[in-house]
Amino acid sequence: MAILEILRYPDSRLRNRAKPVEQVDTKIRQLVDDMFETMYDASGLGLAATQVNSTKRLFVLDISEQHDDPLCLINPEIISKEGEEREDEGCLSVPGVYEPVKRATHIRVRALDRDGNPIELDLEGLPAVCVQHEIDHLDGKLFIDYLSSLKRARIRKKLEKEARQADDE
Ligand code: GNR
Ligand code: NI
Repeated sequence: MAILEILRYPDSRLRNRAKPVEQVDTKIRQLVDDMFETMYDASGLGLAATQVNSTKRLFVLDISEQHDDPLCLINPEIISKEGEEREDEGCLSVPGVYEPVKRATHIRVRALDRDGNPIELDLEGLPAVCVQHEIDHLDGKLFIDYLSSLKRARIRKKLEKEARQADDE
């Protein structure tokens, strides 16, 4: 197991589009396990492969307080969505920023699990929000893309400044 580096906005690699996983093999499961370790270490609710500079189309998620409800979705697809709600979101790749984003309230997702078996899930509430956030990552999209360009420019400046200060240390 290993803790992977999480890319931060405005890193252009966060704009990479993930490629479908052709076979769920040992190497993929190794990546999934490292991503779980990285997500728990960073206290995130989810982590997409794009965020750790992989172009595999997969993400991990665990919204439980006890970190005992891991979910890994490979080649996820939203097959239906319903409703609309605006809720605050945050992102490990955009640290310290919390802004409301409009998302579907109910979704049905189709994917492969960690063993490569097909699954379908009906989700609502926070899990539904997180799955939409993670699938966006796999398409090179960030939650701040839904904000005004002025807000996004301010966030970019703030994170660039923080990165420079971290470099100076
Ligand atoms: O840790 C996270 N919290 C969160 C809160 C509201 C909506 C989405 C998320 S996902 C985020 C972790 C992350 O960056 N996943 O890509
Ligand atoms: Ni994120």
